[in-house]
Amino acid sequence: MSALISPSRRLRRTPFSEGVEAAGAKAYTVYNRMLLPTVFRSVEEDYHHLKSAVQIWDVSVERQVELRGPDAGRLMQMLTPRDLRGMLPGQCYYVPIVDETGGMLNDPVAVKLAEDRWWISIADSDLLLWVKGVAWGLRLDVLVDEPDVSPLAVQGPKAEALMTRVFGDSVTDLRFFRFGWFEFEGRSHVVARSGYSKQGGFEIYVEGSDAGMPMWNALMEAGRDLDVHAGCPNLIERIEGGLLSYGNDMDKNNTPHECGLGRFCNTETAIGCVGRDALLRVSREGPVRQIRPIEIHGDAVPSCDRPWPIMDDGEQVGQVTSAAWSPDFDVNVGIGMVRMTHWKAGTDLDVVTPAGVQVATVREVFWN
Ligand code: THG
Repeated sequence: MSALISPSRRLRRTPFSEGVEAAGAKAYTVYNRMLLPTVFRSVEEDYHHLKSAVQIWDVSVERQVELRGPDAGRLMQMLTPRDLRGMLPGQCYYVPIVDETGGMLNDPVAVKLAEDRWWISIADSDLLLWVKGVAWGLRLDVLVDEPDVSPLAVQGPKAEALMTRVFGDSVTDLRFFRFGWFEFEGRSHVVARSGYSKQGGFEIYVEGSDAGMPMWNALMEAGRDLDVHAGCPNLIERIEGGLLSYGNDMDKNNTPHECGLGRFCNTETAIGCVGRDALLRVSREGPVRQIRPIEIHGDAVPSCDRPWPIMDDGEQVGQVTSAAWSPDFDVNVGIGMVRMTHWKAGTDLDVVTPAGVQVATVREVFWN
């Protein structure tokens, strides 16, 4: 499948779409009913450029679910098994969100703006509906909605150099997963040291759609001599780095522990969290399958648009959910869910790709 996308009102444009189009986006995916570019020059060229220069990414699809009011903190803790008691305003936390069975509903970044004001920067599922349902069902004193806030990511080794030109030297003081407010053309925006790559960088939570193109243009102009280019989350780089993609690598049938997100769960102390009883059980016993880095030998694999069975001796023991050829590691990098009987590093398995069966090896760690 590679055809055109028909534009319509249901498929939302973003405050930066004009810039993305002018920069020559070649392909898009749909994420939270919004356009997300996936390719500018080619996935491989974008990859090399991301690892050597700096890119501006329209990640408006990371929609914000805002919680505002006296019960905002209580509601936030109900949504996640990660203990939020030590979290301070100015911090961001990667948080698994689970349903009553402990199944993953989303894996967003929580942004604590104030004790009574949070943003949940969501991955690709309709989290707003779940959060509104929980808040209404319990008659919580909190407003839940989607504000006019659109993240713009600045990613790559030269991100710091570019950001200081637009926001001043104090952006370099930001530590990983911390944010501050920074002025641009008379308005203040949240800027965090974060982003969906392992190359370092920032995310600007641009407030007000009208500020979108001015911000985009200012970054592009300020970075001309840094070889700044429009970019987007890169499939190869994010697999190498082990960054998970909700809907691809996991969904509501997986617990956070199966996703390797057990380190972001404190189920014992996350009192009041939905799914706590279910998760207490699995956190004690441990998962029976888990996400693993999978190195797939042989020719470059096609794109993984459906799970590829992982076989051993004619028996299915898992599935590959993301894969791509890595130019830097000269091998196919992959993410898969593997049964515990076969998840030990060094285990050789067969992956059934549309191009045929390819031998693969379970790795200890991702490619970073
Ligand atoms: N930034 C923001 N919102 C987002 C994403 C983002 N929403 C959608 C999607 N990405 C959510 N998923 C992730 C997945 C991984 C990370 C962030 C969001 C991530 N992980 C780091 C890692 O695994 O190395 C660090 C996690 C940590 O140590 O706390 O950054 O990218 N705003």
